Amino acid sequence: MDESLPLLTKFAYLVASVLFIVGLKAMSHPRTAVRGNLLGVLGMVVAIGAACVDGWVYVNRHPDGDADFTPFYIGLGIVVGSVIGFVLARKVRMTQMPQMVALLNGFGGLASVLVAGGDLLQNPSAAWDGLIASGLSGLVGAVTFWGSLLAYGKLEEFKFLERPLPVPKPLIVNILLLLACCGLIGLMVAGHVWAYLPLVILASALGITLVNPIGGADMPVVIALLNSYSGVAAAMTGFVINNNVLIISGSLVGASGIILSQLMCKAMNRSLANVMFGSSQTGASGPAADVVYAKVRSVSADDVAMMLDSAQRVVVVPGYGLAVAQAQHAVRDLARLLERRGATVEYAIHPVAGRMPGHMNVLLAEADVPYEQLKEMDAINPTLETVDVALVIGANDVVNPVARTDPNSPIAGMPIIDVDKCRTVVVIKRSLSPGFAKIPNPLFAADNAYVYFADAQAGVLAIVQALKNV
Ligand code: TAP
Repeated sequence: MDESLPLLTKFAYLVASVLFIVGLKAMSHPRTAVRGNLLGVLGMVVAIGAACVDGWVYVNRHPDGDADFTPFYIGLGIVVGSVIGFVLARKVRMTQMPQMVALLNGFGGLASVLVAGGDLLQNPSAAWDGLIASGLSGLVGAVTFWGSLLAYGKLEEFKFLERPLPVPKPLIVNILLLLACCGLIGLMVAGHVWAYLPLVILASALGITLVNPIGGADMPVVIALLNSYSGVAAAMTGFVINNNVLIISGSLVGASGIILSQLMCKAMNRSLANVMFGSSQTGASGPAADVVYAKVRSVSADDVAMMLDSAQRVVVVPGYGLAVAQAQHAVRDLARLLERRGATVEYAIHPVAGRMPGHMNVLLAEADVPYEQLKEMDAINPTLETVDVALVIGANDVVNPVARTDPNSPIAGMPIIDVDKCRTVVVIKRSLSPGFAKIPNPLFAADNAYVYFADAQAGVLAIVQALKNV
């Protein structure tokens, strides 16, 4: 776009950038997250409005050029995008959020590829720095698009993606593809803009080979990393079309995505390199489930109510199953009942419980559980020995002691909530099926553990009823 934007447009881009930054900051705490989200939406509205004015001014200043500003198509794009976004946001269940984020990342990457490609068609003889930015947009955008599509398919558990595609020596293939992409960007800078097309094709292959070997519990990290890539691609596209707000917002997404990836790696005791290049196999090691579960003791709602009746300190460990069953309101009711009977109730939150970062916080906030009762894993673990009853509701991997004991397990080294140290553990789940990592959990057969086989919501409601009758 034109260098000399009207002052109003420049100011609007500045306002949008500030709104993004303040919104992002607000999103870092559950209490302010909704406000942060709304500020981000407002920033986006301001940025789109400014971009429209920007386009209109540009075309008016270049009436003889071949640039075309068609408000109709922009309006159509906004309407179609808004409708799809609205429908998806209403339809997609919270447990499908990672898939949705994967798709959003992917489309962000695709948009970068298309915008940079479109700009190349309009300005084939752009300066060298513009050509590098276009090349990087194409490279990172295509990696993001195809990597995200593959991540989506894996999270949706498509049958044909159950096993990684057979790629011999994947690390070497990745390095060769990356070198070839860099070579093609070099060709573009030398004036051969046609190299953009093979660049996008090779980068697409790279996106697939990068994500191909990754699976199981490592997928959330990959999604956060792809989120970061989509930000980098957007920032590059900002340089291509000389749009500051795109550069700033892309950089914010790029930086926050990489920080989130690092935090999640820390929560799983893995390095980013290990997640990306050390292939993770689910359910690969350890004794068979029937051996592990030989001594499981099953209990009823009445039994659990009896245990809770005398408990002074109760800790709830929520997991993915609680989200599936939408049991958050029932759990809150149980907690209030226990509190009225004199017990203290806390919630032990594992950083990767559920299927997305902050999943459990969002669920419990929806049921008005006070934030003060939500305890992070590192804060609550040292105190678990004084807990009378731990209620593990729909959680599995995040309480699996195998992470501490079996170095070959897919969750080896992942810090867990040490509920096995509590006086009594009650696990509420429907069966002895494994969790996300597809490995048996010896906690369920521990001497201090009982399993209440039930759907999380129905089970907790039954316990509430039984407790009222005690
Ligand atoms: P999981 O290990 O996945 O275990 C969930 C358990 O919930 C299952 O064993 C299942 O057993 C039970 N369940 C399912 N539906 C239920 C229902 N309606 N009522 C009661 N129980 C139900 O969950 P987790 O402990 O939260 O661990 C999360 C895992 O997901 C980790 O391995 C993590 O790495 C991975 N992951 C995390 C994220 C993020 S960022 N949070 C994203 C993707 C993956 P039944 O079928 O027997 O009921």
